[in-house]
Amino acid sequence: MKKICWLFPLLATMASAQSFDFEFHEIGRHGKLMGQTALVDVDKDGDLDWVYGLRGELFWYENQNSGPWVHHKLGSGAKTDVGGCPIDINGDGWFDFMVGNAWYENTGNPRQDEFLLHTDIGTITCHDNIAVDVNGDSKLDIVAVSNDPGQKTAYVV
Ligand SMILES: [Ca+2]
Ligand SMILES: [Ca+2]
Ligand SMILES: [Ca+2]
Ligand SMILES: [Ca+2]
Repeated sequence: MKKICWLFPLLATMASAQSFDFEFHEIGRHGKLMGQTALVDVDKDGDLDWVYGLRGELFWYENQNSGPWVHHKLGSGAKTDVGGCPIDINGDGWFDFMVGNAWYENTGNPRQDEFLLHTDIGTITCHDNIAVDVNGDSKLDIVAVSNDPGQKTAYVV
């Protein structure tokens, strides 16, 4: 089992530029081949939670700040284990999660309910996604990059 952890560099040490000291904090343990990672506020309580994928299944760890991180199933069924990207696709104020060429819809009750999977959404077959406002309309777009021959970098709004 691999550990999921975060490291917190001590700013005072960084200022000296001599060496870096890190504090180790374990988030949880999981199997091999983790991907689709993101820090995002899944449950909209003001702190960052940890999302990861594992062979077609998605999970998230709920940040409890002073307590242990709580493990939740986010969803399953997308035929990819790459291209993880948090974005509020339907504009309801809750972060959804893009994976490859599908997306999981946050129901607004993520601690109890798995996200709803949407497939066949018209994007390219992609390996990586990133959310950024390409066309300057103040709404995030998805930039998708494929490693399949003949596919081009594209973005969807
Ligand atoms: Ca949170
Ligand atoms: Ca929290
Ligand atoms: Ca949403
Ligand atoms: Ca945009």
